[in-house]
Amino acid sequence: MSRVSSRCPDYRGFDMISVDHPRYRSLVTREHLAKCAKKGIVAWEGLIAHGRGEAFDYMLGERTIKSAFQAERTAAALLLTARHPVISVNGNAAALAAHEISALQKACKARVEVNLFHRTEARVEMIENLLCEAGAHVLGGEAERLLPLSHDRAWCRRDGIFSADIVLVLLEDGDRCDALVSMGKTVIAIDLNPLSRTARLATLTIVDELTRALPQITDACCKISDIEKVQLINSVDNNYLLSEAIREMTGRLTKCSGLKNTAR
Ligand code: PTJ
Repeated sequence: MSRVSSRCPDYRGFDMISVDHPRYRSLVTREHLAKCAKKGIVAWEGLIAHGRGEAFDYMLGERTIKSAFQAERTAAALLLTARHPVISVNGNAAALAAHEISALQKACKARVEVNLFHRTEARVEMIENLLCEAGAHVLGGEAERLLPLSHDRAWCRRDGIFSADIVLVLLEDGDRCDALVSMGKTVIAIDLNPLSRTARLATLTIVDELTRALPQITDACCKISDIEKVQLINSVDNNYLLSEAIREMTGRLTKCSGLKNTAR
């Protein structure tokens, strides 16, 4: 399957990091997230979430595994056949992939809504602006406390997440995933951790890095045939996707444990 994209994120102002550093992409992404945290776009806790994601991505070999590629095509099939699909965006997702979210929105005609765990009106506004600058049409209007949750992720729009039949959640926390599934919604999660509550509770989990997964879903939206759509939707098996991801990780760890120098 595809290796990590050679295209580096277009985050400006990182002259301190030499482009020939073997971990250039990772370092630049971290710097970018730290800057976004200072501005308030990313929650401080989002930096911890990113570090956890990076650790799992290491174990995957920083590439899209075969089962994740299949999950990405299935996600495209689900989004294209949805009555009312919504892409739910938090601080990390907007900071990492505003343009990719905008491109996916165009390809699958989903609504884009900001929904935050560490919610303040100022953060919502900053993230909405960032998405708009990247070309996304972001759902506006009054948010209401509509989801069965005790924390601030309960705030959403009546014509957005609340009435969606399919919600694509990016770097989610398990509570809201649970709440959305209990409301009868199909939840597609992108989460590098196949052991997380989100990964286990979602209808379909894509165990892949966000900036690799989103363009692949968008690409599939443009290319997938009607026959393939039906086949993929009829064969959704989240347990299989999670066990394949765990199998890939354990296989890679076992392989690496036998090597003297694995820093390649
Ligand atoms: O912006 P807010 O206020 O809504 O807060 C967002 C965070 C991310 C802080 C919040 O949703 C949170 O605490 O998330 P968790 O519970 O830490 O879960 C994040 C999950 O995303 C973890 O399982 C990580 O492994 C995974 N993850 C982190 N970075 C990536 C990722 N998955 C895919 N791609 C990534 N780049």
